[in-house]
Amino acid sequence: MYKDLDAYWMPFTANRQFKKAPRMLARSSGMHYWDDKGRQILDGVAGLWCVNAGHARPRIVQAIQDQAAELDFAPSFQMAHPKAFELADRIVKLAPEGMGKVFFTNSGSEAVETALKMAIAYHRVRGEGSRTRLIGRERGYHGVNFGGISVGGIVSNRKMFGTLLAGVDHIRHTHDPARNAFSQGQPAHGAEFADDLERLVALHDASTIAAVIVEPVAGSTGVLIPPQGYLQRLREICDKHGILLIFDEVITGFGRTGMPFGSQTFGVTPDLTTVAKGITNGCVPMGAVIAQSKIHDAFMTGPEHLIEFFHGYTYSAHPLACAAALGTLDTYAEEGLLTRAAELAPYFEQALHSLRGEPNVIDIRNIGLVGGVELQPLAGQPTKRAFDVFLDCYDKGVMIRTTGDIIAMSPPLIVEKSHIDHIIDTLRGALRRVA
Ligand code: PXG
Ligand code: PLP
Repeated sequence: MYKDLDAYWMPFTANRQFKKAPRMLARSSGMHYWDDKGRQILDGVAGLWCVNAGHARPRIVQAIQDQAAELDFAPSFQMAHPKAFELADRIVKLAPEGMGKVFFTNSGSEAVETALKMAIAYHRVRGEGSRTRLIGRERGYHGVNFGGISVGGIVSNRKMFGTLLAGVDHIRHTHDPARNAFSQGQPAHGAEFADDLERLVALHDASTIAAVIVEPVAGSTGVLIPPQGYLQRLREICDKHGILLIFDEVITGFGRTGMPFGSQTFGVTPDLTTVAKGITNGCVPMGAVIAQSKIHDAFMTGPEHLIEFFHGYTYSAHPLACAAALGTLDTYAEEGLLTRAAELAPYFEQALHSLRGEPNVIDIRNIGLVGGVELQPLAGQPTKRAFDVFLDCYDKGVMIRTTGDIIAMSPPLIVEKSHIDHIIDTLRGALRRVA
C-alpha cells in the first residue's frame, strides 16, 4: 500500500488528522468495503450517498470495461455517440411527466451551475431578461462551485470565498426541532415556511427572480425532511409568480426516497431537476439536468445552424459515464431498486428511532432509506462528538457520515434487514461509548 501521503490535498477532510491515522479503503463489493489491512467495513452511506446498487455490480463493471475498449472518448460539442441518446431517453422514462430533456455534466456541482444558467437564459430567450435573481435556501447544499455556494446556505462553505454571485437571496430553512423533533417521515409542522418566498418576492419583485433551488430532502446539512405540504406550497408560489422551481436531487435521485425521484415521492414536479451520484452508481463521475421540455423548447428558435445554449463540458456525456449509467439503470430495473427504499422504509424507520433515549440524541429524522441522528454538541467543541462517533463506528467496522453534530445514514438500496440491524446496533454502541 502506498505510504507517502504528503502530496495529496484531500477534499473536505481534516488533512493533518487523517494523515496521522489514515482510513484507507482498498476494495469493495456489495454492501462492504475492505480496508488496506483486509478489515471488512459495512457501508452505511452508499460511499457518499451514491453507490445505490451496492459495490462492484457485474453489469456495471462489464459495461465500463467494454466501453473503454470500444470508444474511449467522443467529443461532445457538435458530435455525439449513441449511448448518450439512449441514456437520456432512459432517464426521461423514469422522470415525472413533462420532464423530457437531459443535459449531461460530470458532477452534481456542475449540474447545479448548468441548471442555474439554464433558468436565467430561459427567461431571457422568452423576453423576460429582467429575471436574473436566484433564490436558494438556508442550510442548502448545491455543490461547491460559485453558483452552488452562492445559492447554498452552509456558512463554512461560503465564508472563505468572498462575495460570491451577486443577486442571490435565501428563503429560511425548514428545521424546527421545537415542533418536529423525532418526527417519523415528513414532519407535521412547517408548510408555512414556504411563504418565506412571498417575503422575497415582496422585497425584490417577481419580475427580477429567475428561479428557486431547493433539495427536496436536504442531505449534506444533516437530513432535513420537507414538512408535509411544504414543497406543494413552494410550487404554488413559484407558479403564481412565474418563477422556475429547481429540485436538486443529487442525493434524492435514483431511489433514495422510495421512488426514482424525490419529486415523485413528494408529488411535486419541478421545472428543472439536478442529479448525479446514483446516476452511475458512483462508478464514473456524471451528473445531469433533467428539464421540462418547455424549457428546452424555448431555446429552439432562430437559425438552425446556430448553437442554442452556450454551455457544456468537455466530458459531457462521456462514453464511460454513459455506459456505466446504462449498466446502472439495468441493475436498478432488474432488482427493483428504485422502489426498494419504500419497502424497507418502515423497518429502517423503526430501527433508527430505537436510538431515541441513547446518550446525547436530541433528534432523529428519516425518509426512505435516509436517516439522520442529531447529537447535543460537546460544550465548546462543535462537531467533535459526532466525529468521535463516526471514528468509533469505523473502528467497529461500520461506515457512517457526519456533518456538524449530525450523523447521516443512507445505505445502498440492496441493504438487508440484518445490515440495518448491524448499522444501528453499532451506532448504539458508539453513542454509549463516546458519551
Ligand atoms: N447538490 C446536492 C444536493 C448534493 O448533495 C451536490 C449538489 C454536489 O455534487 P458533487 O458531485 O459535485 O459533489 C451534492 C453533493 C455529505 C456529502 O455527506 C454530500 C455531497 C457530496 C459529498 C458529501 O455531506 N453531496
Ligand atoms: N480551462 C481551459 C483552459 C480549457 O480549455 C477548458 C476546456 O476546454 C476548460 C478549462 C474547461 O474544462 P471542462 O470542459 O473539462 O470543464
